[in-house]
Amino acid sequence: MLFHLLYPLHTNFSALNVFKYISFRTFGAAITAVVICMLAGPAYIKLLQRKQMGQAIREEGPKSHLSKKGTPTMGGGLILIGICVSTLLWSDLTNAFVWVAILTTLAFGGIGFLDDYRKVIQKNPKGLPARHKFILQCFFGFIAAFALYRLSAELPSLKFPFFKGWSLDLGLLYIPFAMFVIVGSSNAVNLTDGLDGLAVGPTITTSVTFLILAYCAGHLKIAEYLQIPYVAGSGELSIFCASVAMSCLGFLWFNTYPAQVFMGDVGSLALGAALAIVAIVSKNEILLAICGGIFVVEALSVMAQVTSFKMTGKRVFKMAPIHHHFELKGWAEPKVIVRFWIISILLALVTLSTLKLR
Ligand code: 57M
Repeated sequence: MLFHLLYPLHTNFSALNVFKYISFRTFGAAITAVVICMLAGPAYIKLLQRKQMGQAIREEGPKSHLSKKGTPTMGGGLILIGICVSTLLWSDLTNAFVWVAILTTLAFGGIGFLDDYRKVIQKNPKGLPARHKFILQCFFGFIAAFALYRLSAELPSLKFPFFKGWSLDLGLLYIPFAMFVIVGSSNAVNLTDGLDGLAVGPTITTSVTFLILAYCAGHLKIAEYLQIPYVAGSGELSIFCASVAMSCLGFLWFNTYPAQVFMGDVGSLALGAALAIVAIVSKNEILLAICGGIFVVEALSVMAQVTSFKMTGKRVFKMAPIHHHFELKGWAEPKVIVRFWIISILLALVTLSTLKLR
């Protein structure tokens, strides 16, 4: 919005020319997002407390979690406000990728809201039935995938990190593939969100990494130099990534151990979908699995545990998702969290190194 309001005035005030640059607007969005979340956080948490949006804790989980009973949840609403306000303020609103990113994030946030609402307000411990949740995720994932397919000629081909010459043209099959990436990413972040700040940390590292990747993919000269696919208009998603990263950073102020608030499904489902959209647009779907390796391992640990338990009656881990396994091994919660963050930062560095390696 600021871009549309202020940039046209640059002919009279040359300083406003700066609004043309994605880099400047990315910094603007980053600062706006973190300020919104940090300033509005205390009032938002008070509101959740007043509405008695306290988390119920499952008895069968690690005993250390019982003391978390009543911690306000649905803090993801604050993250969504930060993302939407700063993206709408600083990005070029004629860019269709920006709208797909915002609307998909909100749609998945909406699904999470329904689940949280049932659990927290209607006191239904099961929340939204898993089947309904999955159908809604596939529905919105399909719409987003279809919209992206129509928006970019480059999109249907799958690119491979380390092998820059390789390309797999999926044609129409790209739509179910992209839908799978969106739904999978959304659920993986959701499973990771089980310790204070555990999901938020890797979301910050992944969105900062994708900020750089989207910027490179949207810049013709940089894309040519790095021999990565050029996707016209994808650079504008750097602003969206900055909003995601810094809204999460502002939220982490309150979600860090011991958490004053949890994000709820309204936050975790939305953040996973947001990361997937940027990965798809910037042609880095495979890199999302590397950079978001923590999310992938958390999801795989659940699959391995459930499969093994159903087939053999034995567990692979002391408890799934894998963060509970380390807790039950005796690691203090902050130790698990910070070690997962460290791995996430390492994975981000590996991901960025693929820009030069092949
Ligand atoms: C949601 N949610 C947390 C909070 C957060 C199939 C099965 C493995 C699914 C899985 C599951 O339900 N995962 C998704 C994980 C919950 O947090 C709420 O949910 C939101 C995210 N969706 O924002 O609102 C609890 O997580 C803790 N928490 C924090 N800090 C945070 O910042 O401490 C969350 C955020 C909170 C709080 O305790 O109450 C959750 O874990 O429920 N199920 C599980 O994860 C369960 N695992 C399990 O049953 N494993 C089985 C196998 C066979 C599937 C096994 O290993 O035997 C665990 N869930 C819980 N306790 N609560 C079991 C232990």
